Amino acid sequence: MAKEEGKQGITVKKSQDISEWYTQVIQKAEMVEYTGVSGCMIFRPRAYAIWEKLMAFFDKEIKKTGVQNTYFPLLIPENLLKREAEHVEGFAPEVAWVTQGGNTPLNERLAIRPTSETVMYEAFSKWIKSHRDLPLKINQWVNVIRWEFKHPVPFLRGREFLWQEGHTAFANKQEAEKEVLAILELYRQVFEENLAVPVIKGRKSENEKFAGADFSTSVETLTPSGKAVQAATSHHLGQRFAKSFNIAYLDEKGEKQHPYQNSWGFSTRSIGAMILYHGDDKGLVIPPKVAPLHVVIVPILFDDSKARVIKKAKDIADVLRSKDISVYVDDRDHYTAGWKFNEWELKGACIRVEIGPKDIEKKQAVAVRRDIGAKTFVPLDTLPEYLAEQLETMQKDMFTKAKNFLTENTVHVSTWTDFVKAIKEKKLIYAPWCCTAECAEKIKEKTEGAKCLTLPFELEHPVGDCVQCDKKAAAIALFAKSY
Ligand code: 87F
Repeated sequence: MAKEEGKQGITVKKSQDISEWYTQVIQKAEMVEYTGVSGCMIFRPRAYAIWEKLMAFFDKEIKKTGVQNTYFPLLIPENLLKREAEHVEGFAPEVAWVTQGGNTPLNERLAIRPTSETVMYEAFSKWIKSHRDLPLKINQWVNVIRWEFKHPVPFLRGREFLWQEGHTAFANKQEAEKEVLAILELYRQVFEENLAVPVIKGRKSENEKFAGADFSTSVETLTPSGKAVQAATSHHLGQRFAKSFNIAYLDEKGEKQHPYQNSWGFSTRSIGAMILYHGDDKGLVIPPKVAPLHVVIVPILFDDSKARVIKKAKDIADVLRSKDISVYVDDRDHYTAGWKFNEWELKGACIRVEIGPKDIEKKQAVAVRRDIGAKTFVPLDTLPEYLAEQLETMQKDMFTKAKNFLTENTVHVSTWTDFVKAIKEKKLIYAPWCCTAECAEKIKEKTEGAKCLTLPFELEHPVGDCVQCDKKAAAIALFAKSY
């Protein structure tokens, strides 16, 4: 009969120990499996399905703007990786290398791609010859490796992850800058409209920007663990890479010019932020737009009516599928209905539909939304419309709840005392800041790790002095500890 109930569920409350809760939820809900290599994990089908939904959304949007997908090699020769020295300098400790083929040492070490600027821009220098070759808009959906030394956290901080990296080149600087923000807006949509995770858009401070960029923009969020995550970044690279990789073209007048470039990316880290935001003591809660399963139908089985009830459940499922609602009829008879309820709550099916012989007599079913848990009796003839509508409402409600969490955990401070207090309380902090590297270092030291996440666009105009030192504030900055 049913498996032991105790082993099935999560044994710790999210509010008690969120990191233990997270570790249990991702394994018990079959999102990930660990491997022998620390920081490299298996994305099981339930997790990969979410990534597929995000890919489908973003891929469609970027293709509307003329971006094409490509594939560049995984291995990058050392001399190429180091061509634009400044951009790899800070990252060098995180590069993983291939040094042997079989037993033969290689003449030149090969980096396993940590990002693909170098290998792509070498090719761009062959492809961009005339102003007619611009704009060039390339993207790839690939894995990358960064040899992190901090403790890995599945999805949020790993050595291997999946991402998209977009790389574009324009004749016109304004056009390039416009794209940086257009892509940032798509990232907001990935997070807010698909994952129901609220984000804050901004521009990175000088010492937090990508070293290869003229300026970097990002979307950031604070997760319920009290740690912030950089959700995605979009950079304007100016002409720096074009100059070091000899990317040049002849303009209409026949004069040699360097294009303006951008690069932008978001990764499977997004899944981690979504899990942390929405999950509860029973397990995963997944917003319908990215959920691997919208509706699970659990037929209530008795020997004498079993066949009839399963048949009815399958008929309902067919109608739902025709309306683009993903559905699974859980007619496994070696589990009790109660066990199945727990399992689907753990795995985050959006809505559970229960139907038994008595319900069929009354021409109704029971529907239970995963995020609010309330039971509703629904007439069978309006069930498909009801479920479709509930999935939409659920998506909106989940975002509203997440946004309220973010608002409630955001503070505006102007004194150092309030800043320290807010960091202890794991808040997201807006504070006037001088934006200097020395001050960033001081803040990190004094708070054991807090940093400026971004300079939010909505609040670019500071007043008064820096929250930490006695210099004039240059911006209102967003601070928190982060992953
Ligand atoms: C690690 C090792 C070597 C980040 C690294 O943000 C190089 C790098 O260049 C590196 N870690 N970066 C910055 C990546 C910049 C940029 N690349 C394209 C993005 C978005 C996608």
